[in-house]
Amino acid sequence: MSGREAEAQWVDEVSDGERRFGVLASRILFDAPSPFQQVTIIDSPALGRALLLDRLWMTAEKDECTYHEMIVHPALVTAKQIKRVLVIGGGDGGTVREVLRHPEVEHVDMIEIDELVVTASREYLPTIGSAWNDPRLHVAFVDGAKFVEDAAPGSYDIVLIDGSDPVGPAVVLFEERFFKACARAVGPEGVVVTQGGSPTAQHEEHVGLIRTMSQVFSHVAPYYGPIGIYPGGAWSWVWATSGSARPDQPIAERVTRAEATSQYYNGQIQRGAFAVPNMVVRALEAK
Ligand code: SPD
Repeated sequence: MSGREAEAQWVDEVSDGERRFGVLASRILFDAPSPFQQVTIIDSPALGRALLLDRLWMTAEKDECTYHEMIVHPALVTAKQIKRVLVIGGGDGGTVREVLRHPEVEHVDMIEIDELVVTASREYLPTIGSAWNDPRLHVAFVDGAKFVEDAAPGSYDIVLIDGSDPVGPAVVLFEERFFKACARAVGPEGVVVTQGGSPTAQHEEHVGLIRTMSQVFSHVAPYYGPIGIYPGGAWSWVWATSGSARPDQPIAERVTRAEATSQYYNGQIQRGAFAVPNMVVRALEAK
């Protein structure tokens, strides 16, 4: 892609060399390399403004609510305490926006490795990142995996991992060593949620992630929702704890409050989203 005022053109994620997931873009608003990846923001009739990193879809104005509500609320309605939250990645600002809707949250650290993602998103995607000025939010541009390793044990109630796909700088965010560090950072009653890939288009990575997290946490629960712009359309997150919280025991008052502003999430979604497809159940049962 080149030229900020380019004429309408198809912009595709070519995720595995064999499939394309694309939209017709009316304009390329931003397209520049950072030290980590190519950062691109387009405008399009179908998605509105949308962010790609290394030509992989990250978020889009008309499609972002499901992803951001689902990576946040299942953890925040189930953990015993939600005062201190760590978000790894999430440079478009959508995840912290949803976290900050919960009034019990007192402090959010957002650790994004790539400052250009935040700079470009703040300029071109203000409707997604609408909470940048919340005084509870603290943003730092450092390596998220290293930050978690160095975090004091039990210093957070929740860790949310809003990384990219398991390629490039995000690969470490799928490794056992990283989840062990997350488990230390949240302490015994904390909850960790990560984006878990497509159960269909990225089946092996998805199953591998659940297996890896199950080595670290005593209770691991994948959950699912539709994200039209991601490969396969069916997407997942993985909820994990070694404490007593459970996805089917949400705190009703928090669910009701999240429902008041959400476009996708509600109490029935909280119940239904944790139903695991048979193809995943069977793969996890197989040795
Ligand atoms: N296939 C894309 C997975 C991306 C997950 N993170 C998206 C960032 C949205 N805040």
